Amino acid sequence: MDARSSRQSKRPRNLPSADALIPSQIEPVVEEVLSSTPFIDIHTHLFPPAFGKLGLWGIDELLTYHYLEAEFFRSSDIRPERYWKLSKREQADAIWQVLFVENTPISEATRGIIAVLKAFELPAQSADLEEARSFFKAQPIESHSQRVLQMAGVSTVVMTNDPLDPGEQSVWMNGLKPHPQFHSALRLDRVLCDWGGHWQQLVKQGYDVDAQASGKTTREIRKFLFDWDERMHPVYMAVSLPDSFQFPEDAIQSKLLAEAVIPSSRELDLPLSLMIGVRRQVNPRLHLAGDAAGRADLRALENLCRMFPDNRFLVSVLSRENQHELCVYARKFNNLMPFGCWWFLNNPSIVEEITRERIEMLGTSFVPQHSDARVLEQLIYKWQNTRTMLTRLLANTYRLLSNSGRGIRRRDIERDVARLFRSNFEKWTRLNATVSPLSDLRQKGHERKNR
Ligand code: RAT
Ligand code: ZN
Repeated sequence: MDARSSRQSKRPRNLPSADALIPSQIEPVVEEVLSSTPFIDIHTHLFPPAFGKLGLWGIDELLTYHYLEAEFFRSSDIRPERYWKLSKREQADAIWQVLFVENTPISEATRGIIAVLKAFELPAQSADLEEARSFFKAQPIESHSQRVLQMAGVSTVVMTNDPLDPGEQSVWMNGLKPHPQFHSALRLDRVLCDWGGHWQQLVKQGYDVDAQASGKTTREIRKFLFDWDERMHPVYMAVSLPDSFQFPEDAIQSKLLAEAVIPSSRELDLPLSLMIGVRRQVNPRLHLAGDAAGRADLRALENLCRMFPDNRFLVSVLSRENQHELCVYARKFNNLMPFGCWWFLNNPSIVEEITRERIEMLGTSFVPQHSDARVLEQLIYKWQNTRTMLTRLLANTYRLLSNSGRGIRRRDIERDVARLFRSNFEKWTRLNATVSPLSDLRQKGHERKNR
């Protein structure tokens, strides 16, 4: 066969397959698949109803979200000290008045409130919050939380559970029935970032530890982690770390990581989530709204991934400047899973930039987003925004691929979306064994859409 006829005989194989989408179908199909695939929200601060008052929901909690408080202090003359003395209801009224009545709610966090009000068909322009308040007051929390998850297109959320948090401790110690949709994450900030302030709490829980983390301390912390693993059944261990984080270094944090947390997470087969780059309390007057972001030295992460190849690290970095390096490291270490556009990055312009870069450098081997929701109904607008952004971004990616010569089929899109928003995480965690098959969940997603 000469070169020409061999080229000719290959040509049909290069034609798009019969079920390939035509260019104008790509975006609507991407939108449909994103909307009918139930996502796993891998990091939130939400709680199921059994946690009582720890679970935040409703209009007053939505308005006093710390993202909005930070914006409020920019547009109001109220001093923080006076604001903190107000009741929750008065704080919410003040924020509504300043950010929604006297100003147009165009920021990401304020727009989110409008989207939630619209989702429940509540007025978005009224002078006060009475109608919204009476709506939320009338909702029984069990069915309301089911409904919100359904509206947000989320099948599963991961909580943030600190075993040294006094409010949470009693709930866990009293024996808690696991919730099928709320999974726990064992958060270790108090242990790893402020050992000096918290080691005595471990002593109170019966562990033989000391202030210098000497003697039996690391062995006892491993015991503490195993005990809490049994109590919580977490899907991962987690810590948020400052921009100054270094590893290894001659410090208690490094010792606890290397000798207690990392070996335990390996033995328990749990990933360790590292959220790097927070600068806590640069303005303490603003309380939770007083934290900032800083660029970190990701060589610490490089060292962790290389020194502990049998550990899995879920990683989010808070500084925009660190995003590119994070992708590069993920290409070097397959025990590193980048996830989410965290906190100050969760704005459409930055999410788009970061997610496009991740797709270009990592294909579908990352987790694009988590909500970080603190108030239940935030799930609605945060996931709505993610789906809107991803529709554009993925459709464009598939158009590029299609122009390069590979037809795109609906089942390719379904596989990719499932990998990004479910199976990358499921495969790394115990969720693998506990969730229903995707086909069942997708069917429920279709039902949600068509309702
Ligand atoms: O996004 C937030 O609400 C932050 O306050 C933090 O909670 C951060 O996400 C964290 O988990 O430390
Ligand atoms: Zn968080």
